[in-house]
Amino acid sequence: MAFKVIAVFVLFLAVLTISCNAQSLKIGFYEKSCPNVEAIVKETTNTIFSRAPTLAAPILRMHFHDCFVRGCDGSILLNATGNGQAEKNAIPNLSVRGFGSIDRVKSVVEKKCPGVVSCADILALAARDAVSFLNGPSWKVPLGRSDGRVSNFSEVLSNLPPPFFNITQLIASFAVKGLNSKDLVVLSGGHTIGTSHCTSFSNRLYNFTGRGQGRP
Ligand code: HEM
Ligand SMILES: *[C@@H]1O[C@H](CO)[C@@H](O)[C@H](O)[C@H]1NC(C)=O
Ligand SMILES: *[C@@H]1O[C@H](CO)[C@@H](O)[C@H](O)[C@H]1NC(C)=O
Ligand SMILES: *[C@@H]1O[C@H](CO)[C@@H](O)[C@H](O)[C@H]1NC(C)=O
Ligand SMILES: *[C@@H]1O[C@H](CO)[C@@H](O)[C@H](O)[C@H]1NC(C)=O
Ligand SMILES: CC(=O)N[C@H]1CO[C@H](CO)[C@@H](O)[C@@H]1O
Repeated sequence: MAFKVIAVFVLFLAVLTISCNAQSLKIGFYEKSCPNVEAIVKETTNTIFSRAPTLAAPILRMHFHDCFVRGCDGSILLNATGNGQAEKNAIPNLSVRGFGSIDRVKSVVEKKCPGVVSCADILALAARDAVSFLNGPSWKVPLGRSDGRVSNFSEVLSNLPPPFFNITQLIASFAVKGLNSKDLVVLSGGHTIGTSHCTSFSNRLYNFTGRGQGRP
């Protein structure tokens, strides 16, 4: 069951990837400029995940959080400058882990192909490799994303759906990103892996009445 869900979910992750980018992406975008990028990302992430398997799920989640705020532009990776607060400092990012892993993959890629591959593409590849590392399926990742330069703390809460949203609110939140209710169901299969804190769901778990409501 879990695998059926995740297999379909993978198809839609590709849709998510495409829908959040205005520029056209393509498979093999770095064929000439950095032909080994996919192998480098896979090898480096596999080394990281072999030592720290619990980092795989947070990397998938990081990709989702990146894509829902300003598109899949790597802006979640940016640090705050001056007294500004970056995306990663917002509440939903408190439990996002793995920033160091993406930095590490990027530095390995930089050694081979300096200034060629975007951080946003590296994150998209790492998320795919994280799922397949955990014996989930794999999928082709169209590449060619540009990195964003803006990371705005206050855009996170208005773009990322919180855990207490009901189904109507979740559908609306995905619709804003060009994703339909089937995409919502399928992408929720991402939760096949990883951990969550009890506060995010205990209310629904213990108070759930089965009458279609998000909360009592
Ligand atoms: C539909 C709206 C979504 C909501 C409301 C939501 C909410 C959450 C929450 C509350 C957590 C637990 C965070 C924590 O307690 O540390 C979580 C974890 C996670 N989410 Fe989502 N999520 C959504 C969609 C997605 C999507 C589309 C993906 C990827 C395809 C995804 C991937 C993950 C993963 C992999 C984890 C586990 C992270 C870890 O182990 O650290 N989520 N999500
Ligand atoms: C953000 O800050 C951390 C901690 O100081 C650092 O390790 C990391 O490289 C920085 N990331 C970026 C993208 O500047
Ligand atoms: C950040 O986003 C908020 C809300 O959309 C906006 O009011 C604010 O001007 C933005 N800040 C910067 C520095 O872009
Ligand atoms: C269930 O709902 C009741 C009444 O709203 C609340 O007091 C209680 O804390 C909830 N239980 C959980 C586990 O959230
Ligand atoms: C979902 O929440 C919104 C906002 O609180 C509310 O107006 C709506 O009736 C709720 N829908 C369902 C199906 O619970
Ligand atoms: C990984 C990371 O940057 N986490 C930050 C999230 O935001 C809080 C403040 O709201 C910071 O203390 C964390 O360092």
